[in-house]
Amino acid sequence: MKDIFTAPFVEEMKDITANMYRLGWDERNGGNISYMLDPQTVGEYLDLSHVIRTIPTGFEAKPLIGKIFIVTGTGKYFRNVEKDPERNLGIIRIAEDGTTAELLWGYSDGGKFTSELPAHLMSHMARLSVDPQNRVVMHCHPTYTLAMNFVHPLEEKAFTHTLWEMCTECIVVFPDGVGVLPWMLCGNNTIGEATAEKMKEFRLVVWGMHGLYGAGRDMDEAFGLVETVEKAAQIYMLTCNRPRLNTIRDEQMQELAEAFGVQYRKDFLNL
Ligand code: 2HA
Ligand code: ZN
Repeated sequence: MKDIFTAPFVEEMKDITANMYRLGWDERNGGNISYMLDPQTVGEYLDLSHVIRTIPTGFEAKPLIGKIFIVTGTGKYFRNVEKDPERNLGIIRIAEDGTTAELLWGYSDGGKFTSELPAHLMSHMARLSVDPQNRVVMHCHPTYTLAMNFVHPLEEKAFTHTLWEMCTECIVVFPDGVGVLPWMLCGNNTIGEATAEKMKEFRLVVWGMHGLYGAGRDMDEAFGLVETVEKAAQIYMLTCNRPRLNTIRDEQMQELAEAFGVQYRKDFLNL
């Protein structure tokens, strides 16, 4: 059996949480990540027949039965993952009943997965239904994106359009746009279901006045989506109270999308 502390998926979780913390997106216990793993790969590091304990998830995730995820812990700080991954992360498998998580490794202080597990697992189900290669769901509180939530209409077309206008790369990176949910109470199945509904259409979902969700086939895709939105939001916040002299026009965004051959939300442009 190989040493779990050297597993590439543990290294990836350490690296990404450290980066996100230093970018200021995950203050205190803010943010959470879930990453679906290949059982065969995990089996090289852990005895998959050894369940440390079981934890109820509080909802049914039938399509995920048998799937294994590495997930950040509830109340845990991204800042601390790098130095103590076994305490701050856990590897869980969805049990045969679809409503129980079997702990295979981690949460070593008796802890459990993020309170946002419903939003994560429901988002995995939604993304997998449209993209069988999706593996990562991440949530964070990126500063400028959050700032923009307070001064910009929280409406999908308008929000996406403004972000697309702020960086030439935006319409190419997230041609599917950004889904937007109003402020909602977090940590429950209701916001999980609402997030998952949006995730059928978007890889990025804003939680109004709270933060952002990103999904992707790997850590780079999910992180790249979030950082591109955050960069655009930063430019918006740096320019929104000054006279706008220049802008990327809708015809130019269309030209970009066509040149790069991406399927974009035509209805989010005003042509
Ligand atoms: O886990 O970010 O949304 C802390 C949060 C809750
Ligand atoms: Zn949050």
